[in-house]
Amino acid sequence: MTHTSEPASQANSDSKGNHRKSTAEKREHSKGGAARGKGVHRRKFLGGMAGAGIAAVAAAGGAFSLLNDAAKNKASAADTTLTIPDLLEGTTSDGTTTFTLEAKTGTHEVISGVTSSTMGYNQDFLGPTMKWTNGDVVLLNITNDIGEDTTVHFHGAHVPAKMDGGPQVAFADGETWSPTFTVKDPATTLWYHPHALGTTAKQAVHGLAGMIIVEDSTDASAALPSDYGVDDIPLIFQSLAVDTDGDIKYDAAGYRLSTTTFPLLVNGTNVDSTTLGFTATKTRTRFRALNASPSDIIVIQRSDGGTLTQISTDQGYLTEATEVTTIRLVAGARAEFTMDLTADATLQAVITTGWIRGGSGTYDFLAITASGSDTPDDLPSTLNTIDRYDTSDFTARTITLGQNGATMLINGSAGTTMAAMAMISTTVGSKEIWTIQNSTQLEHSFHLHDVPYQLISVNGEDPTGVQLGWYDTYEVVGGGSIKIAMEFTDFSDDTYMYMLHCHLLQHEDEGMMASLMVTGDDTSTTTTDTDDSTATASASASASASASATATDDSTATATASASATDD
Ligand SMILES: [Cu+2]
Repeated sequence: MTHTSEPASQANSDSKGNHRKSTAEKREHSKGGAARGKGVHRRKFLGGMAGAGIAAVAAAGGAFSLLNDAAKNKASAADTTLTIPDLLEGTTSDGTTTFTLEAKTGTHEVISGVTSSTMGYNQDFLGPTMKWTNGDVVLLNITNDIGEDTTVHFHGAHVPAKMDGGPQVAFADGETWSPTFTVKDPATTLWYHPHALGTTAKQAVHGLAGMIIVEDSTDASAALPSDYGVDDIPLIFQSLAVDTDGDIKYDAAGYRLSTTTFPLLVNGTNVDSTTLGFTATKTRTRFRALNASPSDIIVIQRSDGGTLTQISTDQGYLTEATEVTTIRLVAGARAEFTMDLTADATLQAVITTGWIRGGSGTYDFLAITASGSDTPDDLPSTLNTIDRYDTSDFTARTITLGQNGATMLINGSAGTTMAAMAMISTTVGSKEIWTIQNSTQLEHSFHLHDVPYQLISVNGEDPTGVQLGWYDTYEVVGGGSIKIAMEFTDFSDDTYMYMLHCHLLQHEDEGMMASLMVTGDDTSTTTTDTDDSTATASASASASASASATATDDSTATATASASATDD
């Protein structure tokens, strides 16, 4: 039994007594992977909190407090307000909206009272939320100040391969990368994070991750809550690994250390010992949940066993709002849901270890106070039209997820270098059905870049309910398989590749990644985009070709053939 019956109001005030668990006890649970059912472990660092009351006071801030110094302090408070990541304002000129990001290093309290060395975009830890609008042209100027190569991948975005932020477009410390493209995605929740070879887990767990909200002009979007930070609320979950000195771990040796514990953070705040508070000033509130953990699985549910109204999967609206009691997110996945809050409610996250060790247990992470007095209209009966693929004439492939010891494989190859990884070649316009076969007994999370996919079967069963939505990241259990179908639209390139990989970031870094080359048909072999943004992209890329030569290493030799990084 995973529900606790603690009501929201009590969760808020009862911060001192119950559920106190020592670090050692927690570690024991993690080892056994069985802390679920033991109730809520929320009181892990009471000692640290007592000493840190100091910091808590200053940080009382409102919903729009920054995710930097204030959040650092707030993490130490017994009960504190949910931090809303800053909204990054773009500047629009000549039809292009420009966003400026700097990947930088900093410090943050991942466990209460202990300072960790971290990374963030424009701040110490995590990054601001970007809003993109379908049909707009965006330009991102992203500067690398983390002291090593990085990339920025727009997870879930349908963009040209050379704008996708894959390993080929790694750029060096001190360089600025300036991708530009037309936003072709429908209203959905995407995110951005690093994707360089071998360093994705390390950089992401240190804090390089942020949310992207795509808006569109559909009736469904108009009918849904969209006031960021008021009734449209991001929830970025990170089940991390950290030792008692605050050193954030990402590899097997670090995860196995006896001093490593597995805290859960929501929007950058540790919720091991803290239930965050949120006051809903509107009756209907929309939540956008992102599992930004490297490997652990997160299930979101109400503490009272009631339902959530799921409206979106990874890649946009479901055909209709769907009542669910749980939302399961593997590493990298997103979902949106609404709640009509006529009474206080508490949200829980149930964490299951995804890798060799990891988090586990049930956390009361958000106590929602219902204070709205409005009466929202019924949700639209239809949110989206999803034409299910008839796959009878689709091209079939099998993608095998394998392992050789600690080396992870796709179709027998370890994708630790561009040269070594398996490459899937297709052409723009192709319609394909892939069987993702998990030949290991490990948990995997299958992510495809470029285009969304439909689930055709899951472990031999027909998809139902929310499985009928659009996905870019889906669970493949040990020994299991999924069949997915997709159509490669719009973009082709004969130099830059998309990626397909396990989104357990350690598996990705250990080789469970292949490339996807989408080339043109006979008449087109270069990147095709249908509007003026292509010209901008090509121009800025070639203008900086010489600058990019130092931004890549041997494993990304093809990237230097044309420009990916700029240092203007
Ligand atoms: Cu995996």
